[in-house]
Amino acid sequence: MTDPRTPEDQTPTPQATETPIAETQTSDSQRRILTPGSDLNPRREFLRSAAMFTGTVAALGGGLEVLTRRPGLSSAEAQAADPFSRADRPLGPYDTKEKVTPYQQATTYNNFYEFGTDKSDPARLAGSLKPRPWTVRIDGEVRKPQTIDIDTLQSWFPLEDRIYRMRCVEGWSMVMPWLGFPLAALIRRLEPTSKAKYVQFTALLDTKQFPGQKQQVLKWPYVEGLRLDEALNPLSFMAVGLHGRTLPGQNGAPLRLVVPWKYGFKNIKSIVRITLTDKQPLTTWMQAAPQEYGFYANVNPAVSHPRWSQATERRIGELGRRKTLPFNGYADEVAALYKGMDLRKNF
Ligand SMILES: Nc1nc2c(c(=O)[nH]1)N[C@H]1C(S)=C(S)[C@@H](COP(=O)(O)O)O[C@H]1N2
Ligand SMILES: [Mo]
Repeated sequence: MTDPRTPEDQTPTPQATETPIAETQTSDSQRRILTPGSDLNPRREFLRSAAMFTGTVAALGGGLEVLTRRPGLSSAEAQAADPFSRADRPLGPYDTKEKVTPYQQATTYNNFYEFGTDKSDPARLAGSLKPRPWTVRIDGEVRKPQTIDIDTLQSWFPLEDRIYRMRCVEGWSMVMPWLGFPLAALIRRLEPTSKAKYVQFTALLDTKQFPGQKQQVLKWPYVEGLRLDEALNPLSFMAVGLHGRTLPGQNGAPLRLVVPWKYGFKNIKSIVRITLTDKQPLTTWMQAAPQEYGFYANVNPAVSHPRWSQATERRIGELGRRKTLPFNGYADEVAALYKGMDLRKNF
C-alpha cells in the first residue's frame, strides 16, 4: 500500500463564496430540538443566494434541505449578521478570533478517502451517505455497552459552538465553526471501567454509501484513537454540525471527532463505534505508513513529515503561507498532557 498523500501546495484550491448566516430569536431550549436533516441551531436562519440554491445545493448532499430566505434582508445585510464573522460575536473560552473559513470552502475542499482521494470527491459523492437512521455502538471497557441511536445520543447534551483551527498534515488549514458537545461529557456518561486507557473510534464500513471503499487506498474501516486523558481534555469535541447547520456528509455526518491540536486525520468522520480499551488503538494511518504517521499526531512545526516540512501552512482562502504553531496554537490547553514525553519519538 503506497501512501497517497501529497503536500497541499501541489493542489489547487476552489473559489470562495461566503454563505451568509443570520440570527433569529429562538430560546436556548429550542437549540436542543433536533430532527434528522434539519438546522441544528434554530437560533439561526440560513440565507443563501439564488446561485447557491440552484447551483451547489444538490452537490452538497444530505442534511442541507433547510434553506430559507429571511424576507427583507439583502445578501450583504445577511452577511454582516453572520454570527461567526461578526466582530462582536461573544466568543467561548476556546474560540479563535481568526476569520472563519467560508462554508462553501469548508464543504468542497475535503479529505474523506471513503469517497475518493481527490479533494472534490467528498462534496460530489456525499449524497450516497445516509446519516439517518444511524446508530453508534459503544463497547469495551464501559459499564453498560450499548447501541445508541444518533438522535438519542445528541439529545443527551446541549449543543455548543466551537470555532477551532484545523491543520491538515498536508500543510493547509481552515477555521471551522463546529456545533456539538464535549467528548468528555459523552465518555463520563458511558462510565469507563478502571481498565479504560484509550478510546478507539471506528467509521462506517459500507461500499454502497462509501464508493471509495471499493479501492484499498487505506484499510477500511477508518480507525482513530486517543489516550483517555486526551479524550477527556476540554478541547476534545464531537461535532454534529458546522456553520450552524447539520454536518454535511463530506464533513463526516452525522458524528465526527474534532481534536484541534492534532493533525486533521485524527478527526475521524462518520463514526459508528466508540470502544474504550486498555490497548493503544492501531490507527488507519499508522497501519498505512507507520514511519510517516504516529499515534499522537500533535501539530508540531519542529518535526517534519518525512517527505515535507511542517513549519508552515496555507490558510485556505488566503495567499502565502503562515507559520505553524506548536499544538496548532493550543499549547496552553494541552502541552501538559505530554509532559516528559519525547515528541519526536511520539510523533
Ligand atoms: N473517516 C474519515 N475521516 C477522516 C478522513 C478520512 O479520509 N476518512 N480524513 C481526515 C483528514 S486527512 C482531514 S484533514 C480531515 C478533513 O476534515 P474536513 O474535510 O471536514 O475539513 O478529516 C479527517 N477525517
Ligand atoms: Mo488531513
